[in-house]
Amino acid sequence: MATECTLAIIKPDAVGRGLAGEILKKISEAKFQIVAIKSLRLTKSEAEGFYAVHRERPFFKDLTEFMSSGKVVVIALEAENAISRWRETMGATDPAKAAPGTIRNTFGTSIQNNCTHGSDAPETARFEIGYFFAGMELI
Ligand code: 3AN
Repeated sequence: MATECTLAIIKPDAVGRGLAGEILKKISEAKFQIVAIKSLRLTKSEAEGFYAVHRERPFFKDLTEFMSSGKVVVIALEAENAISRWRETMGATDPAKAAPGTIRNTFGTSIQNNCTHGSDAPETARFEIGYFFAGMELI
């Protein structure tokens, strides 16, 4: 099994509801190493750049407005199979369809307001980690 890095984001809905600590606890319980972490507020254009792959989707405008509506916590996570394991820990995109005990099922309130983000493939993880962290922050 390969050690991998993935990008997690605690989204504005979760930060705004005071859930960042609860979600960090789940990250720790699931045995991910936090390689780098920061709290910031994205501008609309920074959110558009991050989600550029979704720019043709009907939900793009609402999604980028939501992601720039308040502070987020961005985290580079390391673990064996971090990408798929973090997606399992989050649960499915729609909180109503996410497995019981997952972060999105426990805390998410809608498909958009689903509390967390996770990279979906190694190339995406490289792009997304590089979007937020400089090489020196990842040592
Ligand atoms: P995931 O985050 O589970 O990989 P993606 O990459 O398909 O899901 O979508 C990125 C984000 O866009 C989701 N986390 C969610 O916030 C939002 N989103 C996805 N599908 C919809 C939808 N049908 N309506 C509104 N927002 C959506």
